[in-house]
Amino acid sequence: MKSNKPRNKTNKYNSNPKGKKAPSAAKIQHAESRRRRQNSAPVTNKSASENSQYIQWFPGHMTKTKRKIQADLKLVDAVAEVIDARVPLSSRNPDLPSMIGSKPTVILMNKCDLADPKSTKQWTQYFKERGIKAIELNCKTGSGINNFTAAVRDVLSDKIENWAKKGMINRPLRVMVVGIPNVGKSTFINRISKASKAKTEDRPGVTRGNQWFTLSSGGVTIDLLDTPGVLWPRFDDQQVGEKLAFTGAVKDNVTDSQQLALRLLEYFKVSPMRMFCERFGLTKEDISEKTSFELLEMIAKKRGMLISGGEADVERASIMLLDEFREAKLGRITLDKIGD
Ligand SMILES: Nc1nc2c(ncn2[C@@H]2O[C@H](COP(=O)(O)OP(=O)(O)OP(=O)(O)O)[C@@H](O)[C@H]2O)c(=O)[nH]1
Ligand SMILES: [Mg+2]
Repeated sequence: MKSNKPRNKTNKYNSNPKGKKAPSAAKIQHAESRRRRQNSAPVTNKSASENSQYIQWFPGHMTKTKRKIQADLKLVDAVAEVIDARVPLSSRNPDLPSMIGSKPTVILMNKCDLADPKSTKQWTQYFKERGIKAIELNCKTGSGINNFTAAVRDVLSDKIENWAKKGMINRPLRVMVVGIPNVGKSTFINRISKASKAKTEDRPGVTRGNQWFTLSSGGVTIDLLDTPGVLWPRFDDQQVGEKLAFTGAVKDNVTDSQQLALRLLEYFKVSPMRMFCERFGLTKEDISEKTSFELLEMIAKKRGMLISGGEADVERASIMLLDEFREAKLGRITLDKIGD
């Protein structure tokens, strides 16, 4: 089933505000079942480093996908590597260069609508300085999509010239679309081909096999090969794993949502964003003086998320916090900083 909708379009956790519609039974059930899937670690007031968890997600189908990508590489002229603008480095698979060799590559920095616009410009410049063709995209609206064909023609200019010499004019350009899970590969294909043929959903691991799509753009025919998202066997830097869990590239049920939310709060403690503070009625003093766990409790209480005895339902608040981060309701945040 196709679903392009962001998770929790309405705020199902905003249980208390006066006059607001109560969440439906189906939504509550969905939230409950998602909660049950989490590994239920005990709630404690741990220090920052104690909240970190070992994250790894490399199921068997990713090994198969890697092989399939390598096998199909001979069928394409170029590669479009889709990355997440909120994590432009962490969302680049370090195994990709060895998988695709010297195939001309264009980077599609997607989900720019969720990232900090200033950081996105800096990242575009970063890639440019390294001789890497990168374009900014928002596949929700289609912004930036018109630059794709020119970018592909640019990285293939030598090839196109050679084809022309051999009389091959208007030869279709074949491009393999690759990237980590849930970055919007299939959404990009649907958007550029003005069709909804590729299955998309707001969870990682939706596309399961390589599939071709053909489109015409500015008199150029492009064959796009959609591929399943691939991660790598081990995150050497666990912060990378965490960032990919925050953005939804790692399956939720392999992480502990409370620990993840506490780690996310640590980012906000370092850079307290105005939108985040306002959303939960937190002051700068709260952010600097409280522990992440205390902040999570405050957030839960502000949203009326309580368990019996009036205690904060931190587990529920954790899931809500992660969802709201993913929808940029806490601000447009880029987690990878140049120079980190
Ligand atoms: N906000 C925002 N959401 C996007 C954008 N592009 C895609 N999405 C959403 O991201 C989610 C994942 O999109 P998919 O196209 O299924 O991602 P994928 O990379 O094909 O994922 P896998 O097939 O699982 O590897 C969907 O909910 C999309 O609607 C974008 O530019 N901005
Ligand atoms: Mg897909």
